[in-house]
Amino acid sequence: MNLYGSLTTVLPIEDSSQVGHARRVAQRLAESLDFGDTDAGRVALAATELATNLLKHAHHGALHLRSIPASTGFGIEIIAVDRGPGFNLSECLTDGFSTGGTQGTGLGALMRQAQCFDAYSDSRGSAVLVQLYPRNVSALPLRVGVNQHSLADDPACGDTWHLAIDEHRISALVIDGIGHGADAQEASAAGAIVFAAEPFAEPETSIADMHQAMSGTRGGAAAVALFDARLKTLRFAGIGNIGASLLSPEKGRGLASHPGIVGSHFRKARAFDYPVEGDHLLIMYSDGLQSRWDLRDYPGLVHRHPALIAALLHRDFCRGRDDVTVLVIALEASRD
Ligand SMILES: [Mn+2]
Repeated sequence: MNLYGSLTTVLPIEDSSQVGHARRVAQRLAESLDFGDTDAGRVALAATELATNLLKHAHHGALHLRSIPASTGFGIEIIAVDRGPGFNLSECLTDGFSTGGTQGTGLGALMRQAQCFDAYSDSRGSAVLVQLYPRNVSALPLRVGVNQHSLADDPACGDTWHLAIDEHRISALVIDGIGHGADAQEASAAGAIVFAAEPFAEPETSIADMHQAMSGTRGGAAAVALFDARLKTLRFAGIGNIGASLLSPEKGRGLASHPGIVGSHFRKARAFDYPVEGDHLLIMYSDGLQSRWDLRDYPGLVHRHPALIAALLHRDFCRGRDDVTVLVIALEASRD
């Protein structure tokens, strides 16, 4: 199964007039993805409730809205991200608690409406996640989070990501085409097409094939991570500035890339093997994200949904000068 997704749409929520706009954008996205009226209504209600909750607790923030790949077709993910003082989640989930909006359904109702609900809150702010699917569509057997934004909301994004899963393997790609805009997008797309054709090839081979496909374009940085739950290993190969970390609840390690530009020049894309015993997180990111983050600064976050991790790293470490992609994948030992 090959997975890819859309750019994240950022809907600023700074006053109550933007709640209705967010609701309409979310509902239109649902309708375009073949959610029926009832399910599109659930999406609209979720957007309203998240935005209202955000205004109440943080005064301003943003909704991150995107389509997410599902068993068939797509679901919708909405993450409310803020830098407010944080809130007591269990209090907000109590039945009857209203966020004060006219809907008055509260986060508790939202949690029951959504197929997936998770939240993280600390003194730096909060992120609340919901994922909704049309009836008869279910979530993937994989916990993954992506936060991707182009510079200045350019419709062209020079970063791209791709995921493939089978019974016991996950293969992940991130490419950052040099610079940003349409030419960068052309470079990264040329690589992603080749990767998607044979996603479980050896990472070194994938990089070599992408190198050929990307020559004649601007080129870019690329990294491939191939997880095998039976072998309990992650094989990683990267060229250029794609950051990658393999984290367990106890410790983390960086995954090394080699210098060079895929599509132009590099010496060798030698792959490295990393043992993966027990549950781990794989985090891959383009250089639109600073690399000085440490997940241990967010107590408990390592256990939350990967989409929350991606959103919070973006909130706190986006450079704001480039396209940015954060891909977070739960590597589950029980996957086999
Ligand atoms: Mn970049």
